[in-house]
Amino acid sequence: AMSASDEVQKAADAAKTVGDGSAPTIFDKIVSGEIPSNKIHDDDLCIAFRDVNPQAPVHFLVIPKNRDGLTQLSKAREDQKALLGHLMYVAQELGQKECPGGFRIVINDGKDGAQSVYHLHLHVMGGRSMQWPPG
Ligand code: D5M
Repeated sequence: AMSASDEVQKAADAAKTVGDGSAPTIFDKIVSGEIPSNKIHDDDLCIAFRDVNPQAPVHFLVIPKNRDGLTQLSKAREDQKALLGHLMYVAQELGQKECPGGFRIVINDGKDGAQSVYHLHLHVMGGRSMQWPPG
């Protein structure tokens, strides 16, 4: 398994190579089916699938199917507010179903946010008592 510092290093490397965000991300390939995933939700606007490097007994990601400039949350446009709301709504629906005792939603943004994949994604984690503060 990857250590926490590996994850942070990977995030720093990813921030250097993000470019203009036009190159397909690994998550675009998951949306298209080119790369397999353990999918738990699929609708017109988004999918959810299990994280390959889970940080909790339940850990899945909710992503927009069409990245459309949303390499990261801080690139969001005004006309994407409804999409952002949809992603959060789906995240809590699945979160409640999988983690009746509660869950946590995280969005890592940019280098200091330890973002490693530049395709917006909501982490939903639960199935244990989460700690605060996060690292
Ligand atoms: O988190 C990016 C997350 O994406 C990290 O928790 C691993 C996960 N990941 C990376 N590749 C895959 C594939 N192929 N399937 C499922 N999950 C994946 P960040 O917030 O950018 O640091």
